Amino acid sequence: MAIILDDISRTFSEYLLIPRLTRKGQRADAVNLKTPIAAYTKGQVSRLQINVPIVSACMQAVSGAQLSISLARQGGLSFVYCSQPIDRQVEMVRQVKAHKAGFVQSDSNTTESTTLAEVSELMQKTGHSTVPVTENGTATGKLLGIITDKDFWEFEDDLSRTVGQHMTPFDDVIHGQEGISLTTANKLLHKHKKDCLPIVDANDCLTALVFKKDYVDHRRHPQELLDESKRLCVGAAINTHDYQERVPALLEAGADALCFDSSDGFTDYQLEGIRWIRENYGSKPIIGGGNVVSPEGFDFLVEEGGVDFIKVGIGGGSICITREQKGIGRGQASALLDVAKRRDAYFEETGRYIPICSDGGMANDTQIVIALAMGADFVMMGRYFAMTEESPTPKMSINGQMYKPYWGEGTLRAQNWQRYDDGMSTRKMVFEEGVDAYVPLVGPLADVLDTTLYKLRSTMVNVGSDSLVEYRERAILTLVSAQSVVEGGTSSVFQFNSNRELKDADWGLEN
Ligand code: MZP
Repeated sequence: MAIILDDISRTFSEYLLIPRLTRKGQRADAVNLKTPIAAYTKGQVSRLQINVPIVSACMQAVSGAQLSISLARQGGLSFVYCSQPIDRQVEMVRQVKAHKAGFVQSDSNTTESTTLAEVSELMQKTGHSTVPVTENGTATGKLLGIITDKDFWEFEDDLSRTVGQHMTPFDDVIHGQEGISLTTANKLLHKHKKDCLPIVDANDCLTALVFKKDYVDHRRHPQELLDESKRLCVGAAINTHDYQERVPALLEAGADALCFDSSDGFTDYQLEGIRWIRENYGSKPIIGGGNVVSPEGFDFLVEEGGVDFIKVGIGGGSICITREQKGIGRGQASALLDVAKRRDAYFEETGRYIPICSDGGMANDTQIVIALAMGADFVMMGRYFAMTEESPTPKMSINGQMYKPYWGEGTLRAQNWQRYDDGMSTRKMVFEEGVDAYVPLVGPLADVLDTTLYKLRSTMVNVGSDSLVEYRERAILTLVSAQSVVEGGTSSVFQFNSNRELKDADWGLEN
């Protein structure tokens, strides 16, 4: 006979946090939200920590290049979806890695003999106003000079003249020598009041460019998640079918973390995939496994496979109908609590800490706060990001409201059969496990995330914690009755319709 678990499958909205002592001096803006992505041994630091505990889902309607850039700039990490050809996914990863770096390879280059008309067209096409002039016109050729949009006037100068006649020649170009630090490069930019600093090697060949705007950008985004070369970090999803081709290409493109994208990761297929990566690339690549909803699934992927992090959640996603279609899954709170308990015990037993990610089903900011209190090191969300300006889908007006399409990876539209395949390589979907829907447009990612994180920090202070580890350790949760959920809303007050038009009087402007 089947085993019946004692507990009821519970969700986040059934719990509330009990406040603990807030110590003098604890402030929401001083809370540290850094959290590990990669497994680590007691006393060591994880080889990848994200600055805010939020990652975006491996989904077509969510993690494209633009969203990945925006999220990394806020300190989080995206997992670019794998339900697309390898070269397209690689291109997205490359775009994120190239987005902003201390030292960037020059994308737009020209030669001395190029005409002003041609270089003007290049500037318009690329949006780059500074173009290095090299002997062979490549990004690594001998640097002969620099031409900018200030060196000629499109409507005044004779555009048949050559770049060589208008450029600043190499001898007059303020440049840096290969090997200088980014700080020194920025100091040179500052000292000479320049916007761009070319870096050359011992043979005067161009190796990189350093931009003032990147420095300014970095100062404005102190939480940015950067790799050792100051490039934005990005994750990439993989599947159990083509990892032998996909993984090498993604690692080559600079993906900082990989994550198996599977609705049920407690399989031999995923284990084989993890082992293949470890055998071929050793312990360096950061690999996420899952999804699982039980300690048994955790042990399987961690002990047998050696994954870095575990994703928890089956059937809770906002667009997911797996529980209805197949009768598998588990309430997200129960699954998370159970796996977190096993993670902690495993840490006690082995000294190895395996971060866990609560994936899907967070319907509001409160549930993110509860998931992190319950033991998640970070959360993965789809709907939340699909609603932002930066998600890869077009916005559209429906009945006067702006929406964006959002669809599950288990829909016919996504055609992500690898995520749901039973290992038999059927290469077709027999039934859907997700829905095709719309979500309201909420605005730029940075604005939305800022509010969410402020709420999280504020709750952490209520619980008397300065870090996520302390938060988990101090958190005391209580189950709520249906009646106390009602009590949690407003009661016996009259509220105006929040959609009404604001009048001058509302702002105190009348009279
Ligand atoms: P949510 O944040 O929209 O609630 O959930 C996003 C998560 O749902 C994803 O990270 C993934 O684990 C899961 N997902 C994606 N597609 C489907 C589906 O089509 C799905 N069923 O369940």
